[in-house]
This record gives sequence, C-alpha cells and structure tokens, in this order.
Amino acid sequence: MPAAASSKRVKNTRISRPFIIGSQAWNLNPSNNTEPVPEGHTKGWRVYVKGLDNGPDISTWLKKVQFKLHHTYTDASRTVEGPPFEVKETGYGEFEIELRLYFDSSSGEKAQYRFHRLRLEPYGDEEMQRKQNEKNEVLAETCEIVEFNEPSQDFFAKMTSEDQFAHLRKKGAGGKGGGKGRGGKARIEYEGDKEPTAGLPDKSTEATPWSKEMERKVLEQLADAQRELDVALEQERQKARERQKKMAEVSG
Ligand code: SLL
Repeated sequence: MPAAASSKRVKNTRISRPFIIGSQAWNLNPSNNTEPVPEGHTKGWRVYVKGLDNGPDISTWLKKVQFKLHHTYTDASRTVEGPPFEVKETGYGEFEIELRLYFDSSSGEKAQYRFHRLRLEPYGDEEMQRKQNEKNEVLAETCEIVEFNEPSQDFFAKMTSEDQFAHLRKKGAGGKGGGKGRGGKARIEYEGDKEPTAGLPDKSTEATPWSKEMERKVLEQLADAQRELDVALEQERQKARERQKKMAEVSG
C-alpha cells in the first residue's frame, strides 16, 4: 500500500529553526517576598525555551519540554506541555539543567536533549557584573538550532505556513493589513514593521544579539584562528624538516 501523503517525506529538504534556551535570576528580597520562600533560598529564577524576537511561534514544532532540575528539588522533573515553556523556582545554588524537547508528532522526530547552566551569580567582566547587579538580573541565554531533515509533508506544511507568524501581526488589522503587496495581493502587516524571519535576523540588537551579522563575526574569528593555527603548524613542520636534515647529515 502506498504511504499516506501525510507521512511522505519532502526529499532533499532540511528545515532549521534557531531558538533560545535561557535563564533569568534575581536576588530575593526577604522583606517583600509575596510568597513564602523555603529556608536558605536567596535567589528567584526561571528557565525557559523561547523563539527569537521576529521568529515564528516555536509551538509550531515544539510541543513539550521536560526540565530536569537538581535532585534537591522536590519533583525535580518538570514537564511543560505548551508555551510559555518555562519553570520558575527559588533556590540557593547553580546547577546544570537537563532539557528534553519533544516535537510535533507530524515531524516524526525523536525527543532531543539540551543542557543549560543555570546562573545565579553575576558573571563576565566588571562592567557586565555591574550592570547585572544594578538591574538585579542575571541572564544567561544561548541560541540553539534544531534541524528537521526531510520533514513529512504535513510537518513541512505547518513549518512553511504564515500562521506561525500570527503573533507578530499588527493588532486590530484583522490579521491582514490594508496594504497591497506585489501582484495586488493583500499584504500582511507586522507589528512595528518587524520583518518576520524563520532564520536569524540580519542584524543584532541589544535584546537579541543572535543574527547573521554575529554569525559572520564568529565565522571570521574562527577563520582567523584557523589561519594562525595553520601558520604555527607550518612553522613546526619546517622545524621538523630541518631537524631531519641535520640528523641525516650527522648520520650520513
Ligand atoms: C552546589 N551544585 O553544589 C550546587 C547545588 C542546589 C540547588 C545546587 C534548592 C533546592 C531546594 C537549590 O537551590 N538546589 O531546596 O528545593 O552548590
């Protein structure tokens, strides 16, 4: 029997999505805690999985996140079945959080693991630490990529649909802006004229440093490091050749 259209794969196609895994932590102020805080807990924090600012709704592909906290927490394994994918807690110590990401069933993908180091104390250079202290906020975020290789036709349709950008649309415009795009088709208008993108945005902003610009810089730095390494390697090779030549002269 031929495979159902829905489970057929779109050949030679890979869909990738950048997303953010992060944590935010702050000092608890015992005098204005609204909820009782367990003995010894000095910090409030949350850990989350979210999309990029101009990015598509991650719940298109992400259905469930399991956060594995330090074993000192009761119910250390926390499962969140829909957005916002986050866990809020209080505590006293930093630790590594294990995340398990579960994908939309039409993707046919197995769950994937990721790790996030929860940071509670200010880090980085003096200036960074000063800002963190001033704001009473320690942020630690990393940009991750998930890739779906030869997705099913169903999943491909979801991942290429405009619906996943609905949250960026201008409010009150009824979903469709009055503007006309090329060919006279109604053009959808986005909040603050944000350019929705499923990839990395072109430029970095303070809120979202991850961009093609940053990617380019990192690649350039890697290329520079590679060139330095190549030069050093060539010098070593040259020395080895000279040593061999000398040895041949001595023994010959
Ligand atoms: C350390 N790796 O050795 C850390 C331990 C402990 C985290 C981190 C409170 C848990 C609770 C908490 O912050 N646990 O009491 O519910 O320093």
